[in-house]
Amino acid sequence: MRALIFDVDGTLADTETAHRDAFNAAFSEAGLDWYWDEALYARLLDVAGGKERILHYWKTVDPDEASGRLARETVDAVHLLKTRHYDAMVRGGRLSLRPGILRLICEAHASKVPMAIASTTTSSNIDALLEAPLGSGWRSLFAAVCDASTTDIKKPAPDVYLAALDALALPPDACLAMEDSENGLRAARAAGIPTLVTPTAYTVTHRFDDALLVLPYLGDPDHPLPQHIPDADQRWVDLAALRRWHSGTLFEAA
Ligand code: XBP
Ligand code: MG
Repeated sequence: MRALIFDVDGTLADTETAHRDAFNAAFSEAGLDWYWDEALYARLLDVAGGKERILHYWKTVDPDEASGRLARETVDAVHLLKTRHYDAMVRGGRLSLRPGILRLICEAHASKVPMAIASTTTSSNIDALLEAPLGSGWRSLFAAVCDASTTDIKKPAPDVYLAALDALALPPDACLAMEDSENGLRAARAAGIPTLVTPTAYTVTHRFDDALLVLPYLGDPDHPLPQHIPDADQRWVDLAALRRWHSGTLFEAA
């Protein structure tokens, strides 16, 4: 295992409630009578990318207007409002990273294991999330930050992961991806990357059939997993555990 590739939303932090609140605040500010409750948003998360998600929903409620001449610029304008609301909700450390993420990023950096980000979210959202916990120079921790500005083709397509592999100059089987959703897992697997999944409440019902492993979260010594991690007597995931699982020892006959 020579590099780690992190998804952002749901993986680095449980962000989708903030995203949902930001979408609803943008709809209200734009004078739209749309409201995405949790159940609807959980379904809409099948559409990666906020702009794509807005257009998809608009087509379900008003197909004619959604295919009109001004639809594209309307979606862009509403999404810009949403991004501003999300930034205000998240920047400054208002949203904590998931247990173990900061510890693993620091461990990988100290061990000179290259890292990349592969997300379908808007670039400024990643800065809003990471600037406080990782510092203003957070981008220097990553060999590449691949996001919605990197490719228009969103997950479950592999494009954003292929861009990360290209930047790392590594073959997929030399890397390990971390994801939270079925679309994300499908994208990483389509790129050939072994993938650890840590679902959130929005994605816990998804299918993760060809994940390397599914865990509730990575865990920390002061926020341990509810059970020991496979083939170890500790209750949090560290580089050594990831290396064992990546090398395939996890499923070797005991
Ligand atoms: C999750 C997404 C994003 C966010 C909303 O991205 O699909 O669209 O839900 O952010 P990830 P935007 O690949 O990190 O899980 O509105 O900026 O798209
Ligand atoms: Mg995600």
